[in-house]
Parts: sequence; structure tokens; C-alpha cells
Amino acid sequence: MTSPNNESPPVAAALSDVSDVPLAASPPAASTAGRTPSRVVSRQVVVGIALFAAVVGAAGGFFAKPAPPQETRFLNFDPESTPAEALVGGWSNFESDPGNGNTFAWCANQNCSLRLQVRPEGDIVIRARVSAFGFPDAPQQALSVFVNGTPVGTQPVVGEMKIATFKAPRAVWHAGPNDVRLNFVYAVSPKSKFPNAEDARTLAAALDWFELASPPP
Ligand SMILES: [Ca+2]
Repeated sequence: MTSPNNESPPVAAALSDVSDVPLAASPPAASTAGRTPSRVVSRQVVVGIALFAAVVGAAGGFFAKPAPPQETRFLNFDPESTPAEALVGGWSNFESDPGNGNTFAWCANQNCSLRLQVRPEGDIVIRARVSAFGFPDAPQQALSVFVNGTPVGTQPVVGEMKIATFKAPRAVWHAGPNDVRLNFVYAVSPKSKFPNAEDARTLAAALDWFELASPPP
């Protein structure tokens, strides 16, 4: 598609072509009746071109400077507020706890990834409220976080919702979409561990929310 900017030179040329039209020499409005038809037409053409140029200029400005995308600073793992493009891979459906209404999603893989829009202005603290899928004799579950491929820490994850915190320095972020990967020690299906379970998803941990926060002052 042709960029609107490519249309600017002809418009500019058209304006310069008509810049010699003697607008200042036109008779005052009170004596319009005395104008020759050709001069009236010229003025209409100039006004029309000026309007067209204004519209094209506005459109050019719009396309040249798109509004920056909104930052993805908080994911609640619910269908109402969580942007679908943020949950890239490994995630199961949004669910809610019937006891307290908390929304969450299982990371149903050893690796789950997020794509978050960020305009980093400094270090960022990653906080996640997370609970491990547990079963008898399970190994210690743990969450390792990688930002754009760089590890920023590992925290243990237990069988109840707890907040895990990771410090991600400014250097690992870039403006725009950032790849954040959550890596767990294991992902196991309830069906393989409990006799009456039918859930065949391989579950690592459930996330209630995920946040990018500013470090405390
Ligand atoms: Ca939630």
C-alpha cells in the first residue's frame, strides 16, 4: 500500500502552482458581483486544494506517529481484562475459584510464555501470585523467569497461592513487545497421579495474577 507520505509532494507542488493566484487582489466580498467567473473558480480551486492538503496532512501525521501501544503491566488471567495476545504459549483456559471467585489460568506446560508491551524507564519488579500443582511425593516446584531470554531469578512455588518476586533490571527490557518466559521444574497431569482424576492436562502451576511493578524507592 502506498504511504500517505508519498502523496505529499504532488499536493505541495499543487499548492505552489497556485500560490501566484492573486487572492489579495480579489475584490472585497461586498463587490462579489463584479468578479469575473474565472477568478471565482480559481479561488474555489485554491480553497479546495487547501482543504485537501489539510486532510492529507492530518492523515499523514496520523500514520507517521501511531499512538504507542498500551503497556501490559498487570494480567489478572480473566477474559474481561487480560489481552489475548499477552498469553502466547503453554496456557490453559481462564478459570475461577468457586470459593473466592479469584480468576486464574494453569500453566499447562513446563514452559509458558507471555508477550508484554513495555516502555521501560528503569528496573522492573516482576510479581506473580502462583500456586503449584501438587501430588504425593512431588518434587519441589520452582519458577524460573526469563525476560527476552535472560534469566532474572528462580523462586520456589508451593501448593497454595503465594507471591513470587523477581528483579528484572532495565537492561533486559526493550521498548515494545517483550518475551517473558516462565519455566517450571515439572508439569504433570492429575490423571496420572490420582486414581479418580480425569484431567489429562499437564499442570505446572496456576497463576492468579502477574504484574510488572516499579521497584520501591
Ligand atoms: Ca486473577
